[in-house]
Amino acid sequence: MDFYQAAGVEPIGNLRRTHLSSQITNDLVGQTVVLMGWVHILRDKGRIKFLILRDEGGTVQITIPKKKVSEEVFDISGRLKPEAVVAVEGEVVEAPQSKTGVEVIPHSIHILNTSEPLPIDVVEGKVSIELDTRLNYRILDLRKPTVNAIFRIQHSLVRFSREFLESNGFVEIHTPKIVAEATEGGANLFEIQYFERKAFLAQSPQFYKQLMLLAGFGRVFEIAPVFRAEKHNTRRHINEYTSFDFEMAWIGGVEDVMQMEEQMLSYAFAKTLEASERELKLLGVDLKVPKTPFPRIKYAEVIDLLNSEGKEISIHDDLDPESERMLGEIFPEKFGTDLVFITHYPLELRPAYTMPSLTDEGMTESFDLTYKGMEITTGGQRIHLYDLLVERFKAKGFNPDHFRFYLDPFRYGAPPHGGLGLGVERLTMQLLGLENIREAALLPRDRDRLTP
Ligand code: AMO
Repeated sequence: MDFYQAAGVEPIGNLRRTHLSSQITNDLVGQTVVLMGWVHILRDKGRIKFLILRDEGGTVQITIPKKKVSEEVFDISGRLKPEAVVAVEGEVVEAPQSKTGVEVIPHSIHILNTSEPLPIDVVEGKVSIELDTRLNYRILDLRKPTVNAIFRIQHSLVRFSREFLESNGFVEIHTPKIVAEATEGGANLFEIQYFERKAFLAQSPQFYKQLMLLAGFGRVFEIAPVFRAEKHNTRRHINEYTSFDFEMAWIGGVEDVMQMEEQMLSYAFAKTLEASERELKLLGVDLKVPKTPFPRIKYAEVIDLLNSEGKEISIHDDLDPESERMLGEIFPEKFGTDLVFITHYPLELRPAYTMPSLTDEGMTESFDLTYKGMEITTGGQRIHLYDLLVERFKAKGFNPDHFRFYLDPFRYGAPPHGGLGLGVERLTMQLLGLENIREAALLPRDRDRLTP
């Protein structure tokens, strides 16, 4: 049985795509090209039909005038449905009235697959659809050029951050996501059944990235999913996110880590500006490359600033969403930039592995990076001294015996080190000004969502 025929479609056969829609420019006038993509928009004006074909590069206009094409082509074009998958072979001609100045007149149109009527629109701006509905049909939602663009920009950010680290001697590592203990405290830990035992999904590669410095790698990074059992649905929390972590040995202090991050981000922003120019334009984002150094401000000063603006907050409190929103306004005014390091957090607000401060009593050699008011990174210098590390674990109420796999290697010569964890979705969200972190996650996982 010919199942292609049964489905009313054709196989690609020997046909190969020659160009992306974005490559159809004036230089190609008079040439024959083969395009493949989806039927984005159809306009039937009777004796002339227009097909906007969408592919990875964007869209291109295919014009089908009855007078200029074969009867077969005109007939097929009349049978096309939105989101059908097609191959079009045709000639590039000048078209002063079209946006790009060119269009394609088809010699042949091949239907490679059909589409049923769509549950949500994939053409921009027709009707606004609730985020929840969009996420239910995420695969179709992602076809929208503006939605697709978010992840192309995210790709650039990650790609160039990685490129920066690689050229600075960092080694990419892959650590287990099924783990025996919490790294960041037990509050948002997912427990799983691991054969006869209980295990957990990793909240962070924290212990393992540190241990790899003890193993002699010098500088490491990992870009991988981590899991947080956040009980509440908020606009900036998801239950699985992509953590961009790096860790570096032989640091003199936390300042070395912050410098590495600010250089990495300004490199990644500059390169993304070039590589994702089309997508940034499509989203109307005017990306500014941040100047280094980013401003630094101590947590105690931030608390004073907030209190002077009428917020009642103590140095022993975490910043709540309202505080972050306020800082989103205060920082650009005060510093003229929206990427600001907050440093020297109190011991009680930081995990057990964080190096206490020698200069600021009761504080730590740690930092957060805030972007437009929101925390996008946490980092710090780590404790490399075994006795102090054990003491801090005890002070946090942990039994060191449960953490032997992590603590024991510190008895055999651990280099001074520090590092950070950057939330890829948060970075993307803030850079693009998205309202909800789910917009920056391909297939978000939250309290209510486990599919698609
Ligand atoms: P922390 O727990 O602060 O630090 O997480 C680091 C960064 O991860 C992002 N993030 C999240 N993004 C989306 N949804 C969530 N539920 C969520 N939780 C955190 C934020 C945050 O700044 N081990 C340390 C890092 C380190 O010191 O190296 C850690 O995990 O952008």
